[in-house]
Amino acid sequence: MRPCVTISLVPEARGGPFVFWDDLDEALREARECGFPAVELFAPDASPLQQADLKSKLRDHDLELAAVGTGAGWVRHGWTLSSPEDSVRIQGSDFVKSLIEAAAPFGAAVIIGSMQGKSPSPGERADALGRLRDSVAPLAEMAEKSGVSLLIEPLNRYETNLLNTLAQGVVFVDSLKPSKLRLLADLFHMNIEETDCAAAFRAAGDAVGHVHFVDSNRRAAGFGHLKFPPVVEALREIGYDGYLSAEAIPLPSPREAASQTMRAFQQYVEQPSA
Ligand code: LER
Ligand code: MN
Repeated sequence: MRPCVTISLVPEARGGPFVFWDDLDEALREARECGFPAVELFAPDASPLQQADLKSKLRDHDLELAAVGTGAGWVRHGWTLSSPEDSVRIQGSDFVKSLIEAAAPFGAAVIIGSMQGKSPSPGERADALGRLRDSVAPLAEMAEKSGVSLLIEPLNRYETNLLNTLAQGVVFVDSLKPSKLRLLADLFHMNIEETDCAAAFRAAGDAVGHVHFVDSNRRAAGFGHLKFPPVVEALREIGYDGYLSAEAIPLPSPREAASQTMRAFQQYVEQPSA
């Protein structure tokens, strides 16, 4: 497992759970200074990934691009992949496609979180899930052809009524087999929705492809009341060897949230018995 830290370049997402903000160069420098080997980018669109110098900037800071979020399609344009409106779903799918294409040269994963949307009413959930599946199937196929890992993220009940738990995520992922769609397990959402986070990881097994490493209150790991040792033990048991990415509120400051994440990573992952 490797630590990772989030950077948002989306002004409309201000107040959201991202550690570093706005200034990519400064964020890369600070991420490296704190000891992170990788960053996760929340981008307004594909343009920051298409900048000719992003690869060299990452190389200069010895950083990998672990993953790219697609939530700006929702935050900035109101697009989702489950909307009853064809034109909204098509624009949402085109937006995710553009990010898959842009992420491919970096070997970065692409995340579908809030772009899953919600069902207009509980009675329409099955139809909304069907539309989500129909939208994600070609995206998963495209991702696979591009060598990109596509991730779908269960969210808590205040953000969606489609996929809330890892178990629901596994059913969704299994329904799209043989595609290699996998789950993004966000500990903040899991703390609200799961009965037992460690058990949920054990049950999801190799469907877990990425983890948002964050505490119960969405602050950096260790700044809330989540019990990390059983979670890390379960991740080890299922053989998870991906990123633990800090998608956390930048309190008391971005730098402190980043440093605290590294301290928690050392405490719970690197030296759990110390
Ligand atoms: C995105 O990763 C996420 O967790 C959602 O809550 C959207 O903010
Ligand atoms: Mn998340």
